[in-house]
Amino acid sequence: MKSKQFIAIEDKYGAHNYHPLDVVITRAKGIWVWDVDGRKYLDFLSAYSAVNQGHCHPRIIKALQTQAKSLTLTSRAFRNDQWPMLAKELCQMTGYEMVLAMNSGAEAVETAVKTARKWAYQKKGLAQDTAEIIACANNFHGRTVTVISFSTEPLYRKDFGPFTPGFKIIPFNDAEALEKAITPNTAAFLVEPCQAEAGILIPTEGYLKRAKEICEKNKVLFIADEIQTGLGRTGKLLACEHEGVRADMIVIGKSLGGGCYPISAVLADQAVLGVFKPGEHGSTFGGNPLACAVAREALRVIKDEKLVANAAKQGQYFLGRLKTIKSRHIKEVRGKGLLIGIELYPEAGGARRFCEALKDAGLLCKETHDNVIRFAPPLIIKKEELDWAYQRIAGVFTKLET
Ligand code: IF1
Repeated sequence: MKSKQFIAIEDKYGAHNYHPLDVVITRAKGIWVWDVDGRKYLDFLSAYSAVNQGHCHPRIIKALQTQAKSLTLTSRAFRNDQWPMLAKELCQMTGYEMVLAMNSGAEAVETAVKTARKWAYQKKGLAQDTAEIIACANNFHGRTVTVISFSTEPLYRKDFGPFTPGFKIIPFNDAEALEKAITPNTAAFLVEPCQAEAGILIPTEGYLKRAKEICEKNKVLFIADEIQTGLGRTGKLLACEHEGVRADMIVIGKSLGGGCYPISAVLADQAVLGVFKPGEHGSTFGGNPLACAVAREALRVIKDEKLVANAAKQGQYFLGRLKTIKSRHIKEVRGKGLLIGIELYPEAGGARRFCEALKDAGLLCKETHDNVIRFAPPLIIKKEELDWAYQRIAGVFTKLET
């Protein structure tokens, strides 16, 4: 079957909750993907940073296959021999004392919210049902009802109410606003170290550090959503490290599963994650041995292949190259590590048509909102491959200049 036929079937039977580019991928290896018509593309999105280690990484696939043959699921009614090892390795790698595993990013964010609330009642002494959590305007933390309750994007909220109360919104990158918004009932401040969905917004140097200090002073938990920025994407293992900040709680997901199995996690110290007692929270698949075996190998690949350092080095190089593109359509090129955005002027006719043209040139990336082209290649990418991508990008800007 050809692309057109798959697209017709998907459009007929699949719910229309996405507007994908019309490329039907059937196979992938490393940074490359192939469509059903035999065309080859460079993946410049990495499934929104979930494929940081590259597609079908041989070591991760091997770990998946080996584990799948011996044990996939026990539920947490019983113990298994993979979860303890992942828990230990994750804690050692990130420097936190405890970890709680879930499946999707949104579930892990929900877990962080539940943890912060429980902590506020048990450790901060708040009266039941009074805890407040502060989040930032234009955040993206997932799609569940509670998580969209503190989204500010009408598209993600319309017709989905009623919403979960207990959230307050402040502008991103504004420490004063955080200080003003904190009340005696504030349990936590939840923030993405770089706002990806909002358009790859990198906060001013010092913002995260200042925000952390304000939280500490007021006994408020600082929660970093590192689901997209974490595990090397921005050139540090955790993006908070750019400012020397150690969050009280971090949320990770996406590439923790090496691009082949969903797993997410919340990490914190005993004083915070220790609030849970048996039965208070969980998930059938959370911490399952298949996910854990995959995640263990996914983490080892990040370490062994020095992907964090590569993201920092190649990101800096590529950002510099992108900044040399002369186009009347480009308002700003910005990024950290290999999380990069090109913001276009509204007159450019939208980022979507640039992504369509890039696809035709063999480069897959995705717009975010109307005017930002988002680049997030796998962290295994090399200089020559970035040069190849640069040629395509520069070519598209020349082509669409008029
Ligand atoms: C979609 C965006 C990216 C995330 C952060 C939590 C989650 C995500 C910082 C939830 C997920 C994804 C989900 C995907 C599109 C995508 C996305 F454009 F919507 F914003 F990556 F930039 N925190 N991001 O980025 O994790 O539950 O999906 O595992 O929802 O269409 P999830």
